[in-house]
Amino acid sequence: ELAYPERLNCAAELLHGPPGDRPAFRTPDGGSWTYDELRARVDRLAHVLTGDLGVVPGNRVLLRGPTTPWLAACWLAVLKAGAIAVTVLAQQRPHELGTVCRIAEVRHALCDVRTVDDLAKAEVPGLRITAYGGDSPDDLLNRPAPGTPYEAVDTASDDVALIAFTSGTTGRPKGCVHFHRDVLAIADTFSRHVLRPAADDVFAGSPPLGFTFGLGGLVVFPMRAGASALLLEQARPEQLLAAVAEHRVTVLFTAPTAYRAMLGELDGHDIASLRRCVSAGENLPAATWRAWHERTGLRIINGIGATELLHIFISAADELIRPGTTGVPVPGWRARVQDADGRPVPDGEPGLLAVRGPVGCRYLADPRQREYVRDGWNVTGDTYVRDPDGYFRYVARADDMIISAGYNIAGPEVEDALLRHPDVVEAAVVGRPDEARGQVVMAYAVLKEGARRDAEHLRAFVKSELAPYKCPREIVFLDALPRTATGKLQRFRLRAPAGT
Ligand code: 3SK
Repeated sequence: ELAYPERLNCAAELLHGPPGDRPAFRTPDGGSWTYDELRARVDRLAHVLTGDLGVVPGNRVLLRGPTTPWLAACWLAVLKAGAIAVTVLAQQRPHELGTVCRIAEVRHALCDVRTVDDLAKAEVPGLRITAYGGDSPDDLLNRPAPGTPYEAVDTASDDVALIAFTSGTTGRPKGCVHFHRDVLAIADTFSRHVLRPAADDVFAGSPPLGFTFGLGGLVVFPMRAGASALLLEQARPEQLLAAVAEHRVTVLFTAPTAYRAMLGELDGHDIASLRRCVSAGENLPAATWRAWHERTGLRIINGIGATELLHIFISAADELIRPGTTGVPVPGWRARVQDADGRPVPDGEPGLLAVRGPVGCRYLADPRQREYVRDGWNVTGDTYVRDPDGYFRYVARADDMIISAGYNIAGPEVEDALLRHPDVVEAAVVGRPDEARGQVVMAYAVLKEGARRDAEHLRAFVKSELAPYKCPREIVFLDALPRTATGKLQRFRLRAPAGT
């Protein structure tokens, strides 16, 4: 049981612990902020927010920008001032930003000067946008402010700290409300028990801070451990590898596709500093886990998380890792597999994953709340099997099961088979409506550069790996798979008729 005091400001809590001379954030150009510098900058920002900008506790403040120490400092300052951080991705377009601002009733925005135009184009009535990182005297960082410490607003542990948006993979955004205590809870469950970080760890990764996978992995977890994070604005696979080598990164957060892509780029990079590799955001195919282990000797920590629940709730580390499974409930969390009526199904049978723990789903004014939370269990929308030994095995997103001529086929199982072929870099498998069979299996594949696009050869390969009824009827080759801004595969786009 996690117990937090009734009065709790999570930003103050994260900031107050570590020794002042230790590095908090690093940048790829060799820049570094110590914890003392971070504290002073956060306090300055909080003074400006609550002074010049008129932000008061409970105000919702949108934060937008590439992954930089200043974005992290703004997030901490907003929370320290008792306001609510509304996080979005730097890639989101004006229309999407407008929707988020309307749903969350955002009144203030702090925006990296390089991404301010799209926000201005969203034309949100009454929104006060303040840029940071520019030369103007109006710039957030150039405004005069007292150099004195800022006393954190005395928030309750269940005051709202953060509204994180998820569009899922289907595009309709939902705001997920999280409390001050939730922010600490993700560090005190997944990070503490699975990552077990030390003060000399250096975290890095690709998920942006507008995605709670990145916010946890690159800000909350390192700070809770007094460790440091290398914040990368550009985090494509080859840049991740270069950063790991140059900055001696020890804990890496990224998605399964990036691990797969890095495999092709490993030569010439010294990644011996890596101690922990975390994969989440999507299911990690066993083929990717094995290939990474074979090449690097490192055992990827798989995990399932959700914006609704802030971070990872099923995972495993070290000798407890079993490739092909997600793991076991993280200490503090419970998980089960249930049917559509909420009744637990026996071990070994597929059903809906349901979890409960220190963080719960609270959608902001959205009737989908009733679908997600049933009888106190958060029903994530994933189909899982619980093995008799208590390990949870991903089957598919609940709507990714393909039913063909009476057979249930899990798209990810066929994807995993495709990925075992040395030429396949990415694969997606969906069901296409078919009069005779109900659905047929369709596969989309991205091949290594220069590989021959031979669908028949690949189909034969899948048939040698899986029962023939699971073999794709057709394989289409693409240059890239459609993904959300957080990297999740948008299967609905592949299911839709061409041109939509
Ligand atoms: O959405 C996800 O997949 C996720 C994974 C890990 C941590 C947090 C999130 C939101």
